[in-house]
Amino acid sequence: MRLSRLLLMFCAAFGLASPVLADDGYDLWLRYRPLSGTALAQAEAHASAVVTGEQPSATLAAAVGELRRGLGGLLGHPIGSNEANGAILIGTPRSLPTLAQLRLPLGNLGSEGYLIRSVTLAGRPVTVIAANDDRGLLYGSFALLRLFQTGASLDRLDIVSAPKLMLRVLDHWDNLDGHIERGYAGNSLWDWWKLPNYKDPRYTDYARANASIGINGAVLNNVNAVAASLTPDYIAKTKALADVFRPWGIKVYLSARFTAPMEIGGLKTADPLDPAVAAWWKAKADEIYSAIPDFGGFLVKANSEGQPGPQDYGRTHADGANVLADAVRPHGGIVMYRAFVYAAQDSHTVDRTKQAYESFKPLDGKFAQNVIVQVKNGPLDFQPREPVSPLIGAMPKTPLMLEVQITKEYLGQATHAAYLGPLFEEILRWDTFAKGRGTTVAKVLEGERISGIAGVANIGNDRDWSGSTFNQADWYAFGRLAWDPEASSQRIAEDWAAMTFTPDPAFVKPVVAMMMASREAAVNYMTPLGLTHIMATGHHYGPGPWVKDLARAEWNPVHYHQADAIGIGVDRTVSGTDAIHQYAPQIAKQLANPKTTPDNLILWFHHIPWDYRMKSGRTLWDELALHYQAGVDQVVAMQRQWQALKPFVDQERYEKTEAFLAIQLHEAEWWRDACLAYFQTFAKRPLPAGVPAPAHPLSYYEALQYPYAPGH
Ligand code: BDP
Repeated sequence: MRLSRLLLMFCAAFGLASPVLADDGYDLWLRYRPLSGTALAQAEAHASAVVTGEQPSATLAAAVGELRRGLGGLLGHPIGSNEANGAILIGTPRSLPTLAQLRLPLGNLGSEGYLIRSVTLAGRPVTVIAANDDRGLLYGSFALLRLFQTGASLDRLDIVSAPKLMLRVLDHWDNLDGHIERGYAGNSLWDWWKLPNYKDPRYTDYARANASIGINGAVLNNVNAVAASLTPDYIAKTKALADVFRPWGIKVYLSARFTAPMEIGGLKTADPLDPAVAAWWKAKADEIYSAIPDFGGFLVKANSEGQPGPQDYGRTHADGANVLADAVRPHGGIVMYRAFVYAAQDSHTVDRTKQAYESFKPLDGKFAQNVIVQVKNGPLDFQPREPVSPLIGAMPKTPLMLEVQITKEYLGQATHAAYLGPLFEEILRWDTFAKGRGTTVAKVLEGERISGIAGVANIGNDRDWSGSTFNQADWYAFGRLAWDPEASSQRIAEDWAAMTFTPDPAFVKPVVAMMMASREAAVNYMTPLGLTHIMATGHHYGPGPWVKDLARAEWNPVHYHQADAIGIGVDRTVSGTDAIHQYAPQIAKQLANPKTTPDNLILWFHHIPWDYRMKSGRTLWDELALHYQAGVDQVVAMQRQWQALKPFVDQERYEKTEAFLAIQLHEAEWWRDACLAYFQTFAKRPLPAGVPAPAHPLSYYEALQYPYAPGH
């Protein structure tokens, strides 16, 4: 028996905390480990008791339970429930009449916002969490706990916060057999087989974690959907999950397969304009809502990558969305209809990055009131860096919802540290000029009639949920930015690091610096300067810029870099595909000229000669090679930064991250060497000083095969 196992048994027998498995990551940012020193003294003074009204709702009970659990952990003892100096009072003016006398300004908080304020009640200093609805109290409780966890000052609190987006949703690409498409953290959390009779306690922890960051919706199944999800058996299973999630403010949604009326309904067609099809969807919606009265609605991927859809019947995407929307509308449901579409056959004339815009823009105004069109952040497909999709801001009569990928299909999957907060922030702050300067993506989203953001979840049944400790930060940042799309990803990382490890500034500052640089490192060693879609085929693990034999031109990496003897990159100006004119004139003008195009997107929009002088004064070839090298150097720097943080981190999470950084370095070198070996066959120029020759000949990299890479 290993020593660690013996020690564990010893600790368990004597009721001691384990020194060995100090932290396996299960508790995420909700660790609530005991505070010490001044942080503890401050917390003691502000958490003598948690007081609420009689007969709390399930949601308020969840909020109070979480406060007790969190404060009990942080203070190291149970929390009282009587009004006293330093108590926390939580309620709506209705449920806790003492609050009514304070005349708190709750008017603009809606049903999810909250107010946290230090006040004096009957001569006692107390902290109040108030809201119009218990969901606001839930979010306020987590917000107050965050202040305790991060060691913020608890005096003179006066915080008012309400979400800027209505739908803050995780999309789970989970199949009914437990496999997750593009999942790198184990299998699905949903044990469909044992549901509805067995409800894994983990479902509650999932809901707690989401509630703590304001996520209020979960699409349970893959967008590449099967019709079985809509059968009575699976509706019962979905209901079981909905019941667990409800107290935590989370609605469930399902991805709907467009041909379900045929596959499980016995109809001869799924034509959205056929009355029998419409009646089938209505009856199906009624059946779902009778089991789940607050069912959120449907997510739809139609006529995209082989999925069936309205175009199979000569109908439009609006027809397809509206038949589902009509079915859920009487129940208050919505349809999230994805704009991730490109031609079913290879299109030699239309750049794939232009197709979503061309398909959807003409349909503006044709969608039912309860449809929201869900647009991927970039015009291509969740690449390490893309410009923003030109569709965002271009459909003034249709609510648009942003879709980002939290799971790192294209950013190093489970093992690479590449904090996505800056990627999300870069998108949200992009100026669309839709209503003049300053119409950022965040502003476009916030201005919609139905507003929302969806993130493709990175959650599986791995003990640490996200496959790595640092991938947890991406889930966290997504939730916080969904609540406030104008928040700073750096500030969010600071909170996450303080809660996930320790609030000690000697730890938080350097670890956040490491996180903030990490996504750019991945861009550098994978797809610098606006390169894109040059990963290996299928599993998307590792480089494959040489791939050119796939059935459709637009699936091939060579199509996306177009390297030749002259240069590299895709001309998307008027002399090329003219994709730039899908953007507002101010943006199109800037992108028309390589001199005014940002370096980090230059090869996305232009075919640039190898000897072109970049803004740095270096040639493009040298600049490209040095970016690949910089990416590798940044990973080496992250390794050093992490080593210096060892004293602050428990052994288990330290070692896991250390091992993952070693994998990341190895793979960064692989990306650099494989890409430069390949591009050099066109550039025919020597590598600049500081960039080593590739470790192997190009043929070695081309021959690598990974048939069992996960997530495929
Ligand atoms: C691509 C993924 C694929 C998804 C597709 C989508 O590789 O697995 O089905 O996006 O978003 O990035 O539908």
